[in-house]
Amino acid sequence: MSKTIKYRTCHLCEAMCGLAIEVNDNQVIAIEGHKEDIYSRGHICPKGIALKDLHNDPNRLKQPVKKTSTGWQTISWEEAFDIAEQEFKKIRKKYGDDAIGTYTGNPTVHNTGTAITLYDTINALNTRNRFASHSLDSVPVFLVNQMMFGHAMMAPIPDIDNLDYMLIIGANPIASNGSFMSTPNIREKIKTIQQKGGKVVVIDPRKTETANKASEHYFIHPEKDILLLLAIINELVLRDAINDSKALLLADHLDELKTIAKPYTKEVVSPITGISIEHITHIVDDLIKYPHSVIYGRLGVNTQSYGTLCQWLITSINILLGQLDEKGGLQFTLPAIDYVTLMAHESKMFRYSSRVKSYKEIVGEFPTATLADEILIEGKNQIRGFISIAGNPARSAPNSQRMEKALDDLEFMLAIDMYINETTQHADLILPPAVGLETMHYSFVLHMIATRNTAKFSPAPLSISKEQRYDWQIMGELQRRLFTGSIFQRIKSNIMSRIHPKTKLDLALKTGPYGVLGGRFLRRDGLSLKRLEKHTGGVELSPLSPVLPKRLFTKNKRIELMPALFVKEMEKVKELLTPEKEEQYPLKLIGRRHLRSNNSWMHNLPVLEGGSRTCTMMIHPDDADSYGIEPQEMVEVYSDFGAIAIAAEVTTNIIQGTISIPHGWGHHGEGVQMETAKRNAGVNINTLMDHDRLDALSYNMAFNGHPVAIRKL
Ligand SMILES: Nc1nc2c(c(=O)[nH]1)N[C@H]1C(S)=C(S)[C@@H](COP(=O)(O)OP(=O)(O)OC[C@H]3O[C@@H](n4cnc5c(=O)[nH]c(N)nc54)[C@H](O)[C@@H]3O)O[C@H]1N2
Ligand SMILES: Nc1nc2c(c(=O)[nH]1)N[C@H]1C(S)=C(S)[C@@H](COP(=O)(O)OP(=O)(O)OC[C@H]3O[C@@H](n4cnc5c(=O)[nH]c(N)nc54)[C@H](O)[C@@H]3O)O[C@H]1N2
Ligand code: SF4
Ligand SMILES: [Mo]
Repeated sequence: MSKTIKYRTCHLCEAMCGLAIEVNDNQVIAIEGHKEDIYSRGHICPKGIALKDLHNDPNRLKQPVKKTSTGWQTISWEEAFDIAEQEFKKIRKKYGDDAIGTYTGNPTVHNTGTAITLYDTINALNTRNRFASHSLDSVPVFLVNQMMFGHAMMAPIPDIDNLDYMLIIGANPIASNGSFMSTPNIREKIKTIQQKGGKVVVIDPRKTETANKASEHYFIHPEKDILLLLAIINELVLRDAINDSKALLLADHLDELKTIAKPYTKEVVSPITGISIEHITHIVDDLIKYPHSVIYGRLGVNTQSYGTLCQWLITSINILLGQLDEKGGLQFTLPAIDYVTLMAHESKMFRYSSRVKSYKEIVGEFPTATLADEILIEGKNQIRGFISIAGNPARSAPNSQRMEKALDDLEFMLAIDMYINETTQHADLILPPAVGLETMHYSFVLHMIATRNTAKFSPAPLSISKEQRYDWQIMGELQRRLFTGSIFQRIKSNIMSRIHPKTKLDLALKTGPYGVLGGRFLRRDGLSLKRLEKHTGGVELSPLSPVLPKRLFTKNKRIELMPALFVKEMEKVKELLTPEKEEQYPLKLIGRRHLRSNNSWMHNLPVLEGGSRTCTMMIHPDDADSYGIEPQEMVEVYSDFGAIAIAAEVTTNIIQGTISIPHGWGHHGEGVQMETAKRNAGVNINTLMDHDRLDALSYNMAFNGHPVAIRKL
């Protein structure tokens, strides 16, 4: 084989950057940004370059391993599938279908073959005990979309290329590259907004990488955003600044929303949020003044006790400002594979409850925070067999000690993962997929939440060896062996599991809104996989454009501004107005993401080591003084659930009373076989987390603002 350049979209985060990969003899020589990519125009971040290290990682498994009394033993795929079949069937026979639990992690969204196959495989198991990383992240957004627009996946996206004022509450897109806003090179986009005379303003307890580039930053105390949002509504009402836009005319119960916000004046909320009355006034002035002003909030407001309420009010304010479904405001996408329409019948919630804590399912999943309960607490339908697919709940879920104890308590655990890490070390069997540049890519999930309607397909730049299998092949085999249901369903499931994801993609593209067999384009220039493959940098489809009321999925084709469920929960918000007395755990803990890191799993790649990626505890100098803590000194951070020892980073970049520690660290475990990660193991913040600390509406984990205490070591 000779040296060639291959093009592939990077799948690591939501930005969908185009990569140009120099390949020689199935080896990566170099990775650069693809200059002709219509989306990223050559932009790339260090993680994209690290795909080379991922490919070459000596710790990456390529063949199945089973746990034996003398350690991990490599076995054939056939033997591995036989073991899995036998063990799971045994468990099912003994305890029933629900005794098999599943957890699907974040990369299942990013790996195309996995994303296409995943739900067929899980459905084949016929278990209600399904868990996913969504409940550590996004379920408040799903719930709000469902309640307001009638569909969990109908997510309005900031029209970042056309807006002129962006209020970012609880997101750090310069480090994360954005979320529910798939777009490359946010740093450049922020600069462009500013150069055009617009503003980007950040509300965050920490002065983040994004805050540093923003026009203004205001510190806020964790979990007090809901008050700020209510005060903004109140101000808009007082100033008669509610915009009679098309979206507002489609919305019900505006008067009730105005009334509910009434007690929360800027004077009342200012001392509690930590943002002065003048600053709140100034923010509202700008929201009204700029013609295309948008509020955007992600993990900071999602993974907290008021996650759903915050997302509800953020969406509502965007509607009040006249920005929903408008150019330069918040828009809905119409991607080439219209997942929203395809999945309309799946967008359901609250149909049944979890066994131990009676948490209701959301889009077919229970909250990951209760996964350990379902394994550890005895009773009918207790989870006894478990499949973890592309997830690391031992680091990503709260109360890690209990999570790991639960994984050890299982009768049989299977992991589909390429690493022996904090989670998979507890498995009896690991089935490792081909990953990274060995896989093809079309992100039908991210195109759905992108800031432009585009489409990109990339074949796999690298081939795999005879011993390797793709995720979709592994899942397909499990699906066939473990299917339970009627004979008709079995035949259908069997056939489906054998169809190559590429064929499924092609069909979805052809029958989608821009496809050769459907939609509004002339058939002869419609989309197909073959056509897409010719355009290595992707194709532009259509600008984001108004879709309401056509794409509303509510029964009455209207937007609900006051879902009853949310209104009830507002009672709890009143409690925020009385001062807190938290003497035992006086500090609030928040998280942090680094550009050179990706949740818990990219710490084994040497090229990403170092830089600003530090697993330290950020603390304000006044707080450090009060404990007598010097910069870099080791401190213990503790809660009722655990304790960690970590170096203090004393900085004015964090609000007083709050500390920040990144998640996804703590790779020191004896069983972990990731040499580079172990060398710089860091500590695991989720050791400290109370697994019952949830957003009461969506049951999303409330990581942010968790009460903790510290002591000098
Ligand atoms: N304290 C705290 N905790 C958090 C968060 C936080 O902000 N603070 N963030 C939360 C969020 S937003 C998320 S999304 C979750 C993430 O939670 P998880 O998804 O549980 O964890 P990841 O760290 O993403 O681990 C991904 C796993 O998938 C494997 N993997 C990677 N690529 C592939 C692939 O292509 N195929 C397969 N089969 N496996 C693959 C990796 O080796 C790794 O084991 O963490 C959550 N946890
Ligand atoms: N480099 C990198 N990129 C990633 C990831 C990664 O781990 N590394 N993870 C990916 C994943 S899975 C996700 S979900 C996205 C997340 O994308 P983002 O949501 O942009 O990521 P975070 O950095 O967690 O941003 C949350 C911000 O909220 C702030 N915050 C914490 N508590 C509060 C609060 O109570 N109120 C307010 N207003 N702010 C608060 C934090 O200080 C932080 O700056 O990033 C994705 N991209
Ligand atoms: S920003 Fe995201 S998509 Fe772009 S190169 Fe980095 S990890 Fe990949
Ligand atoms: Mo996430």
